[in-house]
Amino acid sequence: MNDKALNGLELDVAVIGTGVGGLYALYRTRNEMGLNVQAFDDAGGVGGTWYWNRYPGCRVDTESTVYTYSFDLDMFQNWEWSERYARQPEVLGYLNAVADKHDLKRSINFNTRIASMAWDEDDGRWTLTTAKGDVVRAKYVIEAVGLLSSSYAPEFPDRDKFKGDVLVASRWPEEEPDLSDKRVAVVGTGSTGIQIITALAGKVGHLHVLQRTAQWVVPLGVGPFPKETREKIKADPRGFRDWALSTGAVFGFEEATTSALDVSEEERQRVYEAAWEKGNGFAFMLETFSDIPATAEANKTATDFIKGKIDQIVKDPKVAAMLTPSDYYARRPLAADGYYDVYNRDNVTLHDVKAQPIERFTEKGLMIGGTEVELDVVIMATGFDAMTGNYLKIDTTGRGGKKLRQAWSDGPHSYAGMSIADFPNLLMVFGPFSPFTSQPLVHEWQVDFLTDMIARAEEGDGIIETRHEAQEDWVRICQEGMAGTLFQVTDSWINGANIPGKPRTSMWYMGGMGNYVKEMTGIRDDNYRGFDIR
Ligand code: N01
Repeated sequence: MNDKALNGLELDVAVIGTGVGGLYALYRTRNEMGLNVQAFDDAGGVGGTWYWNRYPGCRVDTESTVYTYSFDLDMFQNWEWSERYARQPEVLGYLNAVADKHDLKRSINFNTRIASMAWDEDDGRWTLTTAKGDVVRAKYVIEAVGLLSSSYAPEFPDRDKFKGDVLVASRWPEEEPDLSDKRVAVVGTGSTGIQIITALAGKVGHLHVLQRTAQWVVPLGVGPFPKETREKIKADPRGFRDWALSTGAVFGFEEATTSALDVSEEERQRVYEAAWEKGNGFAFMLETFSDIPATAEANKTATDFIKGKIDQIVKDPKVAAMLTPSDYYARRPLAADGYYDVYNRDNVTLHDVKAQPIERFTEKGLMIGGTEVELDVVIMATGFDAMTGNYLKIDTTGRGGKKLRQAWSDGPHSYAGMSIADFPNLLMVFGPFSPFTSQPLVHEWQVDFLTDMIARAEEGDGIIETRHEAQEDWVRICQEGMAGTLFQVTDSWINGANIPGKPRTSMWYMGGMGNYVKEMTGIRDDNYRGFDIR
């Protein structure tokens, strides 16, 4: 659809974002419910985070099995993932195949950023304005803007002096840059950084890793897609999907129920060693023992084990010490095969940029702790303004002129991660206070829930409101749940600590997906308790 046709459009539903959640929201509202729907994306194609993140080594670290929609049972059963953890081109190919099969792209305006939207009290419609100034009206808005999509890259002084290139991992160029034989620095050692570091170490001239905080990293266990899982899904796709949604974190395994402190030292080592051998970052934290993210004592048993591995693998004890974190294993767990081995290579240098900060760019590279490091390319793997960033980028005005920025000034507020009081008919896919889980199947579940609400509203005046008391109860439950975990006291994007000036707060429902499904089913069966649908 071209821009001319866009201006003045009247819609039933506007979908913002065409990643995993947005594509399914478009399918469900347009193809199944027969509503008049248009989706918008500032990217040039579908895929959301998988469109933008094309950096070297990018792949899922959730098993591909649960990185799949289930609404198209035929594709769920028969999609042949080549690897246990699909690489970015394969995930993007899959999302394009879904969009093409269901003819979704004809209802998407690409390269179109929604800059603002405002609720019109008089006729119960949202007015959306694009960055180019086109105006669209819609009865309902579904925001599927992504929890890890608002890219964050700090500016180091004197950028204009640097003669080399600065690349942001989450805005990687479509044409692959040639990095062979180059002197490359990677800033950041989160999930993105460790994937880039392991992918590039053997390919570039020299790799400088600029690490501010060391992180606990376990092997991922890259390999072919497991045959037995494929057979299980083929035999009973619905059963597999329902089972995955009944688990806590929806990673395709059952979380452990045994405390790390309730077994002998010998048994603990056996369990950790087996998990290390098998690979899978989330399983190392969640499938081994039940209380690693919950108590300092249990956490220490895991970090002692990983520390032992770092000391075994990394030959230079000074480098091993630099790679050993001093905080809990309670950030988003990291996994990459061969991560620590990288630091035995002659062409890799680890810098501690907490002790020796990055001061500024120079013509030839970066000034780090008073020493100039000569570079051809600097890669920023510095993360995202997670969870709230993309919502707050849209200037959103709700009932009575209330701004979303004002409503969320002390941190986000939402009901069930899907709606916000004073912002009628504005529904979120995986908004703040959603369950702490893997994504695609949970996005689908939420889209089904919120589109069922739209169907109910369509039987009446077409209004969905969220009650303040229900929202604040939900926020309180989430905050209490988070307060009981080590995630809350360990700085990371999970609690907002990674962005200077962002309120540090809980943003998650920590009760697990199985309980979330039960809770939300109860809410729906109780006439959508907490919502006012009329
Ligand atoms: O971001 P991060 P990410 N100077 O925030 C450092 C998902 N994801 O993009 O720790 C120097 O984890 C910062 O240092 P510190 C996944 O959910 C998934 O890596 O704040 N360094 C940190 O090392 C993941 O958790 C996959 O001290 C600076 C790094 O930058 C989430 O996205 C792949 C700095 C940021 O780490 C975010 O991961 C990739 C500064 N001024 C991402 N500012 C999969 O595998 C920040 N840093 C599916």
